[in-house]
Amino acid sequence: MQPPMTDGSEGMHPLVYALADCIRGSWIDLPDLKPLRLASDLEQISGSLDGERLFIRNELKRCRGLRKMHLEIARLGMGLQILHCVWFPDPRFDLPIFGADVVAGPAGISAAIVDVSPVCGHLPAVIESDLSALPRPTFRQERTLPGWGTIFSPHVCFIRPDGLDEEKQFLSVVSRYLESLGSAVMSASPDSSSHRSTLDRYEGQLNYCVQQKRNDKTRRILEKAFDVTWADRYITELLFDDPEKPC
Ligand code: BLA
Repeated sequence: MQPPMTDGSEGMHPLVYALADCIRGSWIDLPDLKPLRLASDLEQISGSLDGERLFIRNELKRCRGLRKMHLEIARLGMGLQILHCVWFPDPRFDLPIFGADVVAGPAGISAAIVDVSPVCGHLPAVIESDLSALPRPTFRQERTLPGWGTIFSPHVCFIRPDGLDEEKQFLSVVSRYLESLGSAVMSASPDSSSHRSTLDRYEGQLNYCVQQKRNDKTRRILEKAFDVTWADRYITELLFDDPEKPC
């Protein structure tokens, strides 16, 4: 089916399109799935830079166990297309953070990263055993994590996909990570808000956000496309907002 012409999806890189589809297909069956309110000026953002059209589309959901699931697809000038996705857990649940980021430029995809990241030193046992059992594809161009990347698990996959076969393999890694997290969400039950583990997971999530905010590449692109104040608000209120403190 042809994608509609008005949502910015025309001309989207096929991996970005396929990943967005995979992510939407993964949250659909989660328990008590609900849309999460988003400031109306942040839902669809369009503008132009040096004659190029800028476009950001944000989708936000929540469910039992996850306080916020965010999928963003952006085109930000210089032919850049970005897929950004983070699923933030409700700290009362023993669940990790899912994150994925794909950056496509005119020469193809330069960065594709996916991880299920722990918030208290290690992944929940069931997820650890799922991910350890997965065959780990070898990619021809593995990329080195930046200094702030200590938040990621040993299962992080950070590559520059080399060809269509590797793009498909990356998509399959994302899909399996989401499958494992999805079944953990289905069976998780909450601790109380004042439980020591809840507080530890809250602190862990704060640290994840602090570290992600150190990614200058994200900030620089947003500052260039919009402005410094807007970029700062976007990063702190939407991309990596702090979880509410459990009481
Ligand atoms: C890298 N992120 C990048 C790059 C750009 C962006 C332009 C450089 C690409 C490259 O090195 O080839 C830009 N990413 C954005 C923008 C948004 C975005 C503008 O999400 C949002 C509007 N980043 C995340 C998440 C992860 C992540 C959730 O947002 C991981 C789960 C990782 N992005 C990430 C990493 C790099 C990156 C590790 C490489 C940073 C580096 O090499 O210094």
